[in-house]
Amino acid sequence: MNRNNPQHAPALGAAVLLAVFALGSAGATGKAPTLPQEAPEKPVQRIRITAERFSFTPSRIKVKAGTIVEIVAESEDTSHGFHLPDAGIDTQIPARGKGELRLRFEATQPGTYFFECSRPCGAGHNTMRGTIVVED
Ligand SMILES: [Cu+2]
Repeated sequence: MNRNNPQHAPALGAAVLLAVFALGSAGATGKAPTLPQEAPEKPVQRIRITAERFSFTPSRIKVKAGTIVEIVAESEDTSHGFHLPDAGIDTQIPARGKGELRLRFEATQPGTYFFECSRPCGAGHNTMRGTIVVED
């Protein structure tokens, strides 16, 4: 179903889409699965997230459909996971002082998507989650 689109995969790390990754969304060509040059022109929304036992701040993130979402996440303590299943993302936010996580995905499909910490980080780990709301 999904394919990787090298144009969306800069050196930042994971780059996937919430729904259909390869073919752009509305406005792209009608059928041919070409990789349009338009990708870099899509607006980028940068979202900063702080992870700390046992929450993400903000934990509810709103983005616009049709944009590239760039997540920049830092931890205030230990390393945490960043798992966004609908985008096929499962990666780590480094421990405090060890840098930050940066990743991009394209938000194509309006909806509410949950993300969670995927790295056992303590007693409240299972409650460490948040949502990304993709608005039309
Ligand atoms: Cu955790």
